[in-house]
Amino acid sequence: MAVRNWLSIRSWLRDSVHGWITAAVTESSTNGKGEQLISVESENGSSQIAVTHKNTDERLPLRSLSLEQDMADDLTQLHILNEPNLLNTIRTRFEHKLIYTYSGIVLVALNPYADTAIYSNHHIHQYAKSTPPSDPHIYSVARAAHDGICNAKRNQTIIVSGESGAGKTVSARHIMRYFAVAGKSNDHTGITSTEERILATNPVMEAFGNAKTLRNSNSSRFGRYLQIYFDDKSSIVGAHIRIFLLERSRLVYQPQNERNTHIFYQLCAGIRTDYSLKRELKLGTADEYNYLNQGKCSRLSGVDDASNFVTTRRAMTSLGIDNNIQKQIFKLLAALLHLGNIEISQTSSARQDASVSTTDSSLLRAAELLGVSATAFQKGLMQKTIGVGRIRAESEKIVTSLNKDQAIIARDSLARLIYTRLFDWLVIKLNATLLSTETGASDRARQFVGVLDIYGFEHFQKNSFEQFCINYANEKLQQEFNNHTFKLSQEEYDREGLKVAYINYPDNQPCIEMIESRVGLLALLDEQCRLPAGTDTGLRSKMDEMLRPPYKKALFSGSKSNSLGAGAFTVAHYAHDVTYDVDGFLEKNRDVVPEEHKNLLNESQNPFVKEVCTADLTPTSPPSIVSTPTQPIRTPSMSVRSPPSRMSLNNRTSVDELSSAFNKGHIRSPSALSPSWPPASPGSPSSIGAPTLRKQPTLGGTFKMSLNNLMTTINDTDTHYIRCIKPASQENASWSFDNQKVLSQLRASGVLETIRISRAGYPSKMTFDKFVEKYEILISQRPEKLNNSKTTSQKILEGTITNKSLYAIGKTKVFLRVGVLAHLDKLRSILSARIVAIQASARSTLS
Ligand code: AOV
Ligand code: MG
Repeated sequence: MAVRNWLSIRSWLRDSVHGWITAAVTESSTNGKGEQLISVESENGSSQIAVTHKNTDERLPLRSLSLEQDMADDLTQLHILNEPNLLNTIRTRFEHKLIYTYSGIVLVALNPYADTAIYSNHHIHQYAKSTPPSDPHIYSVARAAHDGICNAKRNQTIIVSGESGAGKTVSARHIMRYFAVAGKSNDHTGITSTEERILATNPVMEAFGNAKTLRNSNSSRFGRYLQIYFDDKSSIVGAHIRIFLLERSRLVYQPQNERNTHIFYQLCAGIRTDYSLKRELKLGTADEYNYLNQGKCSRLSGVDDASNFVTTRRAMTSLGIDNNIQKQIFKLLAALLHLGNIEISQTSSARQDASVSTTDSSLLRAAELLGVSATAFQKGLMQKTIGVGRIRAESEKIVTSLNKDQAIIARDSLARLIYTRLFDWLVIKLNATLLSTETGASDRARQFVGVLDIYGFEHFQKNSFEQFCINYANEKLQQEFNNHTFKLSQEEYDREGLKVAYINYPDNQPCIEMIESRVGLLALLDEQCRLPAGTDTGLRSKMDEMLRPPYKKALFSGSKSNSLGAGAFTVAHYAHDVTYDVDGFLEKNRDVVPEEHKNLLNESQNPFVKEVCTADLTPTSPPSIVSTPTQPIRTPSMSVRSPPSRMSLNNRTSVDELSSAFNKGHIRSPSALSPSWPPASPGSPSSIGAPTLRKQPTLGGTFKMSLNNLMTTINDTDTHYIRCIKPASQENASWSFDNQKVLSQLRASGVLETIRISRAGYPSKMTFDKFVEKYEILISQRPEKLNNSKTTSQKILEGTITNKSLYAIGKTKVFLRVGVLAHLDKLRSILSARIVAIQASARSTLS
């Protein structure tokens, strides 16, 4: 290794605490082994490091310290592109209260955990103007998506990702507000009722689907893809919500310092002064209910549940859910709280059967609110029916008693079922109002902008089936991002005959295959669920046997040594290794609704309960809209291309029908709930203990299908990425920035890799025709005198860019390195201004 004189050079030094620190080299020498030894002075004092081939990355050059460079809008524009310089730029901007930074096609958004005055209507109008400010902002991204609709007439998706508490939901709200406000001519024009309704979905969905967790006091416990529809004049006509995997377990269990979904606390606090409703619901305070008090934080400082209840109710009203329906909803919620308080004990008989007193006040209240007979209810909670053989005949059913633990599980599963169905019902109601077929709004819909706000990657001390599904969803999104940014560019370079060094990108396809292939994790899980004697441990052994050989330890490992014992396995996800506790995987995946519960709800005398619990909840499909073929679109300081049309969707209706499957969750087939619970499919015995799921999709299976359908939708749109980062070292600390935390999130989100590829490749590209149309002004020769648009493009580039390595001519397009497009645009605007001036002076001379 060449000995370099590093004396007095300031450089970046890797640091275990801060990630990177700056240091001055004070001494440089060579030791006996030929290694170079340098002494450095940093904020940590003096130290000596030996620079070898292995650790050259420990110390990286510091680029010239000019504030202008440190504050660069786009990380891909930095002169020296290394990790500490990127981090420094993001940090310096953050210290100057600039939370957004571009990184090529990605907007990096840091959560300040503080109010910033950058989201006013005035700001929205600034960004929506014909020449928008090009600085990085969430509104720039929204504006780019809107341009894609107006100019390229293509559907758009804004994918918001990041870990829990990073700011995804807040970002999604800002995007929705942008669209609601931007179309209006000035600050004072009020938004219309359509837009108001779209915004009103936020308080409603968040009340029913968000909860306080350790990471985020308003954590989304479901995924959401909101499609905002525009007509041919690019005005909003309506919207459609698609939801993914509501976390069910929270309804009956919350870890320490976590809460159930907000609506329950809002209800208990909100009706305190509404005596008649309070009497009707027979509700006390939140901490009286098992389903609300386990986390021991039913009251939160700084959160006014009662006033949030008013907001939720107001939003429901504007979405067509009138007072009367609201009351029905609250009755159902109250029934769930009473249900959770039913005392289940055990008999002193040898069999220790479960026992519930017929005079239990919670039982009576729950039964009354659900419109079912208390005796039938009590029985239904303590018994299960087991089908014998494959032929379903009454004579072949055996009714057995449950023990106390089984009865509690059955009670909780009923509560989860009712809540999940209420959530699905609510989404259907909202969708009917958001894009009415009656007013013709849905016929006028031409394009949409989809906003995806899904739960962030989760990695806790104890991870279960829920975390597995959430992380699987994030793997799929990461893959979509990889495909978009890495794979497709590389494939396009090859197609266009460009010689660009192959860039190693982090492909997570093997991990996804391990999860969803025919012999993958989900298939093994389903297989175990089908076996009458299937168990969680059996699943673990099967995974050990099947997942190791092709996928190797690198992706899957059984964690026998883990504190969780034999029932754990580890998956090497793109963001982090996560160890999952296999306990409960089978039961959660089966998600079987016991026969007793179906019957009970079927017999309800309460029409609302009957509607919510037994009606067909197949979500309505959004309008079937397919994007026009891909067109290049420009966004501020970047050029975005959508994937080629191989992904174009032509069977949208059926896809959306399928995608609805997950939202039903517990529903076995689209017809399974209409108009009343039909018997299980022929040939499948109905029982809790040994369900046969041959014809019944499992939770994992339906989730996989809904994710794949989402990916099909997204792949038919132009995509925009917002990567939210949680920079604070301590929860919720304002304007706090922890280098290590930020670095690990930048790495996990693929931002660092995209920068590498942006620099190495050609981030801007344009077809010859488009290029000539836009830049022919830059050459003196008439284009028609040149042979074709390819030659013309070549001439334009030769005449304007001296460094030939800054561009490449492909078979159908020109490819430009970082910064070239901006340079051409600048030349073009200078020339245009000159021409205008010359024409003006010519006119004045003539007149
Ligand atoms: P998440 O959606 O990414 O987490 P949120 O969007 O709920 O995270 O953000 C968490 C909290 O951070 C918010 O309640 C705000 O207090 C704060 N915050 C986020 N973005 C901003 C911003 N731009 N300006 C100021 N404060 C902000 V999760 O849903 O848990 O994955 O499941
Ligand atoms: Mg969220």
